Amino acid sequence: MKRMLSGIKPTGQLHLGNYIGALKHFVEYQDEYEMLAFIANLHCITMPQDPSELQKNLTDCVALYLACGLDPNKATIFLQTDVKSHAQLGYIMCCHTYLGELNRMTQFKDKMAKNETNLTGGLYTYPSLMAADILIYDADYVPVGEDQKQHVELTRDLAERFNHKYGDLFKVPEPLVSKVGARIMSLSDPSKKMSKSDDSDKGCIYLLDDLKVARKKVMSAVTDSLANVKYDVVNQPGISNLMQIYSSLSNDLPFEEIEKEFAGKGYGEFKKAVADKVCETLEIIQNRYKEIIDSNIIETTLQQGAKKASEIADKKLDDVQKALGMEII
Ligand code: AQP
Repeated sequence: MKRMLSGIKPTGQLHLGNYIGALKHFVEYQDEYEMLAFIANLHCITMPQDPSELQKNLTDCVALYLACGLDPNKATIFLQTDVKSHAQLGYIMCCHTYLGELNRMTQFKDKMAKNETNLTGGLYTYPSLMAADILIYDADYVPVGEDQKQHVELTRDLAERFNHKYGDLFKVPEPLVSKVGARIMSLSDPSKKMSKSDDSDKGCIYLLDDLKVARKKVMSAVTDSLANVKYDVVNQPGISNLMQIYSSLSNDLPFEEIEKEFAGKGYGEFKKAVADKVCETLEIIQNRYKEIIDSNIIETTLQQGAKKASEIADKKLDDVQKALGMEII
């Protein structure tokens, strides 16, 4: 069985972009692949976090993994810091990543361009740690949204660099970017990605949003004056974004079908249909979340996951350190 790895960093509440671009696919893939799904709490602290908020977000993230349909008997679900080898291999990766490569990473460049102050070394070297997260499990595939593709490409380069220098140590992973929903945009500004760290939460639908609030966000989504439900990212980015959401929540209904369904109808009617789909999805997730959050399933899931993941990761770290001559044998 091929192995797949993915993670989410709960720097805030998980949102519809995380669900459509990542979580939904983790759930689809868990029957077909050996799935490792982790909560990237080391990546979370690359930006300042309030400790009590972070702790709540981590717990919610595990609960949401389960509520969205990840099954701990199929997928290995764990906290990144519970598998100590991630950080150690991360350091080794960092020592093999060139500054030029880190300088080209768009996520860091975007934050630099916004003139954000107090950016840290952790944020700068985060792609090296992400490479370690993937390579330590010899993952075949990494399902990611569009924004993370560049990091998987760096991971591939690092794997090849190590293999060339030290012998066959790592599997070279493939990114899996879905055709629909790989980049869900903000509802209030469709030129920006829907993001946890968005300044305004009007454009971001959180998975735990009150249904009335979520509906209101969809109904107030920025569109255009063309009055035509058509997939045209350049001229109708807002409508195209809503179509992505509608398609993805309707078993990837083709855009032509959506255009036909809403031909001659107003944006109000289309937005209502999108809001219905969003609320239907959120309601199912939230009902499961309520059952999970007060049970001990979170703890048992993480314990079981950390044990299984550590067995694979610790062995790989040992192989790497031996190959680099770092151990006395
Ligand atoms: N808007 C999005 N559309 C589609 N996929 C998305 N993902 C994130 N946002 C969207 C995908 O979700 C997975 C987990 O991402 P993450 O939360 O670890 O990091 P991120 O991409 O940096 O997410 P945010 O919300 O933008 O976080 P902040 O604001 O903290 O930087 C990844 O597969 C990602 O592609």
